[in-house]
Amino acid sequence: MNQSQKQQITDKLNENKQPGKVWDESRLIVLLIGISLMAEGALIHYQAGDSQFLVAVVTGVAGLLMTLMAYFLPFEQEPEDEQESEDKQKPSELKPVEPKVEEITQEKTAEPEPQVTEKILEQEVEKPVEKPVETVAEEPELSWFERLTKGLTKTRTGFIGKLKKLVLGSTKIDSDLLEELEEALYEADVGVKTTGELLSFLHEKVEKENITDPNQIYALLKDNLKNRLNKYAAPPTLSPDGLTVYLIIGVNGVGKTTTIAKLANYFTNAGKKVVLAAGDTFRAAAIDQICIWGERAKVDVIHGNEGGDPGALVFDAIHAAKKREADLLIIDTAGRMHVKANLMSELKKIQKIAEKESCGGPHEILLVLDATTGQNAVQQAKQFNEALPITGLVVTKLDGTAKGGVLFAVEEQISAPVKFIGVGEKMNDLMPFEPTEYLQALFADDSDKKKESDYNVVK
Ligand SMILES: Nc1nc2c(ncn2[C@@H]2O[C@H](COP(=O)(O)OP(=O)(O)OP(=O)(O)O)[C@@H](O)[C@H]2O)c(=O)[nH]1
Ligand SMILES: [Mg+2]
Repeated sequence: MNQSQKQQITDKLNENKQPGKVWDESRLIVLLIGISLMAEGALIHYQAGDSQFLVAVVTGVAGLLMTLMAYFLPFEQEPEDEQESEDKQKPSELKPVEPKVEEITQEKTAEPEPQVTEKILEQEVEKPVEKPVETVAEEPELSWFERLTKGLTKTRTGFIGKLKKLVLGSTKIDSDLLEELEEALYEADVGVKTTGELLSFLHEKVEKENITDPNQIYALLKDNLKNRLNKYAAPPTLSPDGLTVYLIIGVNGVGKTTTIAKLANYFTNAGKKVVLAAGDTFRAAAIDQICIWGERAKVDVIHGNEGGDPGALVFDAIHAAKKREADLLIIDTAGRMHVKANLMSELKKIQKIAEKESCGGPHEILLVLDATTGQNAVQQAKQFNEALPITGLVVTKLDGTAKGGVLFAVEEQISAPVKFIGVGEKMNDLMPFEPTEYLQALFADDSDKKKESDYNVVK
């Protein structure tokens, strides 16, 4: 009897079973053995007759007992929880569950995934709107003089503050005071020549005019500095007709590209049409940098590829600027060490091309100097001036130094005037150099002044 046959019989018996009685496989086997034994007993009696009567009876009785056992033996009580779980699986009681499952399935199928994602995204997008809006205190727009004064704070409290303290704090003017003054001027990068000249001037005044009041000495010192600065200043040159070309040069990182952006902003505000040339084809990302600045200043940038010939770029840029009827083309160059002869000769080549392709250009060869580098800036000025006819200086990062005497020191070395000064990283942190304004800012009284008229003016 195979498994399926056994199952059929079991099912048949179970159809009419009393509640709690189950015809399982083992009970079925006992029943079959019992029936077989009864048949065996009958067979023995039939074949062997009376001689095997006892064996036949014992076998038949054993079979009968087993058959009765299979039928009457108490059925195993199924465990309560099993009964319960069986009850739970009854079709009638599953009904409320099935629709639930379907509902979930239907909900899921009715709402395709993208919609869910969209909903989540919507919620995420909506979140920031619910956030309270942060109120950022707007920085008030400062005038150029206010920015200059703010930018020169370090020098004013450093170099100038020291001079003030020395001179105005003295009770008498003697050689000790002059010596201390000399030290303070050196420390502030004013330079050997300028310091020497300043001290001889003061000495002479004290001797000849018999000055004993420190306030007078202080006023003389300021006068002398002012006269010097006046000599160092000159307005930027612009071609009376046609395109003006500016070539911007200097060592690495002094602020050439930033200065170019500031110049573009300054001249655009003055009503000029400005175009920039990305002549730094050497440094990686230099082209991107000037393009970004160009966008901010809203001017066109003529650029080639990294590693390209800067001379060819300058040639193209001059023609492109002319075609655009621009007033001013400002050429950026790669930063180079002033001691590298081959790099300096590359600059000369660019200058020659600009000279040839523009009428009277380059109208300015501006050497950018970083005020924070002190005596190094002086050396750079000297060597760049030997290689190229520098027409002017741009002194940047005056906001980053407490010395500020570099302006005087550079003038000892080259005769080129300071054309622009930079006092910060923003677009409007550069202006043409105005000595009077510069001195006003340098000697300003720092007691929380806000407007130009609030500051002590050096006359
Ligand atoms: N504080 C301050 N930072 C400045 C000023 N001018 C430029 N800088 C900063 O100086 C850094 C160098 O400026 P760049 O314009 O890239 O200098 P660069 O000479 O073109 O540099 P290279 O192209 O590498 O030779 C930048 O971080 C500028 O923001 C300034 O007047 N004040
Ligand atoms: Mg640069």
